[in-house]
Amino acid sequence: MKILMAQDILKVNDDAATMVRRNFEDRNIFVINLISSPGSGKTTFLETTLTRMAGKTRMAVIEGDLFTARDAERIEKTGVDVVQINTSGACHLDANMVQQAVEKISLENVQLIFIENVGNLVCPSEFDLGENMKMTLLSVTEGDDKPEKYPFAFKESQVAIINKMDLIRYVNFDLEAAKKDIRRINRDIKIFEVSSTTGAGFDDWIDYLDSRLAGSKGQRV
Ligand SMILES: Nc1nc2c(ncn2[C@@H]2O[C@H](COP(=O)(O)OP(=O)(O)OP(=O)(O)O)[C@@H](O)[C@H]2O)c(=O)[nH]1
Ligand SMILES: [Mg+2]
Repeated sequence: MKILMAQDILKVNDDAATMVRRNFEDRNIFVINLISSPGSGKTTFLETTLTRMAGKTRMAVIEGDLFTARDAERIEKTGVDVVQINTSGACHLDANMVQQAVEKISLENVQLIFIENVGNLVCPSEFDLGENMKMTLLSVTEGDDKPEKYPFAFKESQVAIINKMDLIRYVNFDLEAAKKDIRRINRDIKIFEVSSTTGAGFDDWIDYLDSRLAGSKGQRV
């Protein structure tokens, strides 16, 4: 009998992620791994971001979902190349899945790839996908206690997005307390407050994204 421990699975993933990262670096592509609970607004956030970035950056999206292609169908409407990965029930993407997805899109002139991970605030944070940065999105409708209860994704992320700010007046969400908790988990994290449906707060996020893209040009991470 052979027993495979969680550490072995993560090591196999890390090796695959190293290869994926090398491929992205060789092509100078900046890659963002977007993590959040189900329904907090990842796809809507991407739709607004892609629309705002259209015309200045060539982009592609890898969508992770348990079963459907619904999110990929939504992204396709923005005109951006998209590949859907169905994990058949697995709660996160891994680097091998990303490698297979990448083989299905033309990377010619692509500068930026977004990976929408499976909706889950726990499992995805452990798996390196060869990305340049992880980003965690939290919506105000989920409750301000979520960073403390689910700290891993925030710990691993360079950016936290607080989404659905248009709804904050209707829900019991202490914005300052949530931000304080996020910074306690990760003091270097950048936090943006947005509404992905109204577009409020996107100017700062897009400026930041532009600056990260400019900084990554010609760089080997
Ligand atoms: N009011 C409001 N609704 C939002 C906002 N962002 C997303 N939504 C709504 O929240 C619901 C879920 O949004 P999605 O973008 O599908 O969420 P998701 O995180 O991609 O969901 P999964 O892929 O299933 O994990 C939809 O009904 C969106 O219209 C926002 O900023 N404000
Ligand atoms: Mg989605």
